[in-house]
Amino acid sequence: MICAPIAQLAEQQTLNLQVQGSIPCGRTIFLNRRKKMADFQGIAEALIKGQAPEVKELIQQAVSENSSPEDILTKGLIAGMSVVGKRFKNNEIYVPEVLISARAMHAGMDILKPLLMDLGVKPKGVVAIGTVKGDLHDIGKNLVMMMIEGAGFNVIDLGVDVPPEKYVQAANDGAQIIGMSALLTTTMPAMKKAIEALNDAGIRSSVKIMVGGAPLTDSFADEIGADGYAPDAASASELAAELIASL
Ligand code: B12
Repeated sequence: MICAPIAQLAEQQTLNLQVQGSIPCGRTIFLNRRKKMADFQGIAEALIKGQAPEVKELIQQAVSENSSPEDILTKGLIAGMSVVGKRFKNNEIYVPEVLISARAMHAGMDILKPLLMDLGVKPKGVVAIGTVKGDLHDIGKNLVMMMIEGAGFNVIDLGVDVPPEKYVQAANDGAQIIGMSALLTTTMPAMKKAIEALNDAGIRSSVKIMVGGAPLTDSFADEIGADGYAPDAASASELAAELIASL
């Protein structure tokens, strides 16, 4: 006599079983209990497509299945965001798509942040970014922020039209990397002034400085004494990882 098909039993116990068959009554069987796998790839794919509600739902599901928030962050959100960064760098997608993916990432982070904090998971580093004094362009800066956040850093937005003192304050408050953005040739010199202010405050050597913005070049970054320049958001997150490793 057949008591229950194995597939049905597996479903009742939320097990992932490859086997098929039936259990004869009165027989004890030992099922290979395997925990239901969280859909990290699904989270990454939903993020790449910019589907914020799906990202939230899949993360909530993964959390309820006891996946570690760190795994959800690295194997889901960060994995997805790194694909977005690469596609943006290769001109396969453009600013609007990146912004939509970033929104999905933020939706996911809203769920994960408190859990990560409870676990005491440390971010890769603290990065404070602002557009320099006199400059109001922030689209590029925001993209850089999102990509760096997506790479696992704690990112502080200093806003636009940022005076040198504010960068100094951010460094005093614990930022390990200071990021500066400038889109106008007329505001590029403000980066040098901010670096001088960090020097004058005696904290230049305790932070790394990265700069970016359409009119900038590597040689300009060298000239003003920055530690690095990146031409786009994906390279900026790679640069942040390099700089933090060199601190
Ligand atoms: C959008 C825009 C505006 C918007 C800004 C809105 C906003 N919230 O940002 C508004 C209308 C406000 C504006 C105003 C002005 N603008 Co404007 N603007 C632009 C425009 C069209 C796009 C800039 C942009 O967002 N690009 C898209 C982003 C994704 O690229 P991105 O900023 O370069 O950022 C990427 C990289 O550079 C890098 N990056 C950026 N920041 C950082 C930081 C770090 C740390 C790192 C590592 C990397 C990094 O990564 C980013 C992502 O990949 C450009 C023209 C252009 N096509 O670039 C003109 C442009 C920048 N503007 C220009 C000018 C002249 C002005 C005004 C002076 C116009 C005026 N007469 O009023 C004002 C200045 C206002 C001010 N004080 O800042 C000129 C600058 C010329 C020059 N060489 O100096 C440009 C080039 C237009 C032109 N061809 O003349 N502008």
